[in-house]
Amino acid sequence: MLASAIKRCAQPLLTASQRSLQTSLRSNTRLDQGLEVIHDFVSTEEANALLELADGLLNGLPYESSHYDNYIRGYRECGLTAIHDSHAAEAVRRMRVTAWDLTEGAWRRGHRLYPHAQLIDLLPEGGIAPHRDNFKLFGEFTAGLNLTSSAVLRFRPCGAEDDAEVIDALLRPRTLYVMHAAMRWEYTHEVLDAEATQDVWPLAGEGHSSGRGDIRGRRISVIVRDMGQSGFLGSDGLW
Ligand SMILES: O=C(O)CCC(=O)C(=O)O
Repeated sequence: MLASAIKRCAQPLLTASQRSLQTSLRSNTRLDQGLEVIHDFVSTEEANALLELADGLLNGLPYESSHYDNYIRGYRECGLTAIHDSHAAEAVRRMRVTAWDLTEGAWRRGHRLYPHAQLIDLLPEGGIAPHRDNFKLFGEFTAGLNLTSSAVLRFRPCGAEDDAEVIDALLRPRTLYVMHAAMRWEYTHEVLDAEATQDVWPLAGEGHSSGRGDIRGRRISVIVRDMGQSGFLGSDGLW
């Protein structure tokens, strides 16, 4: 999916002076621009069930050092098709319902949800560079469940000048985010690697309950989406 599903957007590196313009979201949040962040969205039992599934599916797959266009590095990914575990199935069902409800009535509404979720496994040094998702392929939302590690999901207005505001969503294990509307199409999104995460997380003050908010270890995300208006299923039928 990732190969065909992105639209790059040139972004400058964040400079020290820009950091003062950063907004760090660390509580449950709803932004009018189109971002919902819900901490503790799944139970520990549900998270463990998803991780067990993920480990079974990803086991043996090599980590890719870099995507062909360097958009994502230190990663491996696969589709999550049939989900037989009831806890995992319930978690994914709630993700879809939450994202769908949040975007009800959106003008870009596609006709269907993608039947498969996507699993992305990032090494600590792995990250996802700024990009926007493919406008035709995908519908109104991308909803991601953050697992195993804290992580920073960064948004920047597309084509922003140097002093443009940066929005960092500080994700904990079991946090759900849903991006839609302007946050999806007028901002780029990216996932910071461990080094960049450490730079950002202290802005969040007390961190989170485990006291380890600044550590970006191996991170797994579960992503669900709806289809673009054409209901296009992608060349491999998965995405
Ligand atoms: O892993 C994530 O949470 C982000 C994935 C992503 O950037 C995407 O699917 O477009």
